[in-house]
Amino acid sequence: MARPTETQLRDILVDMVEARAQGGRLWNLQRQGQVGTVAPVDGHEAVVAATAHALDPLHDWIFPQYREPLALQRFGPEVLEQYMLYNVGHPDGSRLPPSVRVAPIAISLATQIPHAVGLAWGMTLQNEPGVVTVFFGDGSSSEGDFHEAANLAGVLRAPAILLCVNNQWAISTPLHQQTAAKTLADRATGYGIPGVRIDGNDAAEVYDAVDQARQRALHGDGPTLIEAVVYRLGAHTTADDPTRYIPAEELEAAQRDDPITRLATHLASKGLWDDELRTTTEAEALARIDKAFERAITQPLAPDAVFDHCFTSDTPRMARQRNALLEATTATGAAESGVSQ
Ligand SMILES: Cc1ncc(C[n+]2csc(CCOP(=O)(O)OP(=O)(O)O)c2C)c(N)n1
Repeated sequence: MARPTETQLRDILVDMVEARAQGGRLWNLQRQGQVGTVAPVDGHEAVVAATAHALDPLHDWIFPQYREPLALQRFGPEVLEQYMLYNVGHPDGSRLPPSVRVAPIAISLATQIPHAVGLAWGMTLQNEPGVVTVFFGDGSSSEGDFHEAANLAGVLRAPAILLCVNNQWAISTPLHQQTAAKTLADRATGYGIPGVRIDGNDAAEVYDAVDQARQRALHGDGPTLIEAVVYRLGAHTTADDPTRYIPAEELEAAQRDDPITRLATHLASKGLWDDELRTTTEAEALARIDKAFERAITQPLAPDAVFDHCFTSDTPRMARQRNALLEATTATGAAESGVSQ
C-alpha cells in the first residue's frame, strides 16, 4: 500500500486544477474557430494526474488516448506545447522530443494499446528499467486491439499497465450497451493477469493502484489491468451535445462527486488548500496555455505539410496532389501565411 503524502496529493491537485482551467480555455478557442475538435478531460483529472505522479518520467512511458495531455504535464512542459501544436493542426504536434516519454495521442480507438505493449516488451528485451502505462476508455475496451494486446501482454509478461478509464459513456453509448461483463476489470481473468477496479475520483486510490501495478511490472510479474471508474462531466467533444442523451439528474449527481472538489475539500481540511491557491494556480495555468497557443499559431507551416509523414517518398498520386495543392496555394498567396485558422 503506497498512499501518497499530503504534499504529493497537493501537487496532484495542482495538476488537476491546471488541466481543468486549460481545458476551459481550449474549449473557448475551439468555439472561436482557433483550434480543431477538443475532447475535454473533465471528470478524468484524478486518474490522469495521480497516475502521472505514481510514475517515473525518466524511465516510464505513457500512451494517452486523447483526453489526457493537459493532466500529464508532470512529464514535461513540452507535453502542453506539443498538444497546442496538435490542436492548431501542425504535424509537429504529434512528435514529442525523445526525452519526453509520452506517445502522441490516438484518435483511432485502441490503436495505442498494441503499441504500448510492444514498447513494454521491447524494454524488457533491452533490459531497460521502466513500465509503460496506456490509457483507453470503456468503449475502446471493446476493440480487437485491446483484446489482442492484453492477451499478448499476459503471455509476454510485459511491464505494462493497461489503464481503462471507465467514464460510463462512449460518446452516446452507455456502458450497459457496451458490454455484458459485470466489470471491465473482470476481463483480466481471461488473459491471466490481475484486474483491479478502483474509484477513479479518488486520487490517492489511483496513485496506490498504479504504484502497485508498477512494482509488479518492475519485478518481472507482468501487466495489470486497472479499471478506474469515473463519470464524464460534460460533452464527449466540442462536436457533441450530451443533453440529447444524458439525463440532467444523472449528470448533476456525478457533478456532486467532482474529483477536484473531493481532493480540494480533503486538502483544505489539512490547511493545504484554499481559494487563493486555486485562483493563483488557475491564473498561472491559463498564462501557460495562452503562451503555448501563441507559439503554436506562429509556428511556420508549409501548406503541403499534410503529405510529409505518410511515406518515405510520395507515391505518384500523392506527388500529383501535393503539386496541385502547392499551385493552388501559391496562386492565392496562402503559402506565405502560417497555420491557417
Ligand atoms: C476505431 C474507431 N472507431 C470509432 C471511432 C469513433 N469514436 C471516437 S471516440 C469514440 C468513443 C470512445 O469511447 P471511450 O473509449 O469510452 O473513450 P471516451 O471518449 O469515453 O473517453 C468513438 C466510437 C474512432 N475514433 N476509432
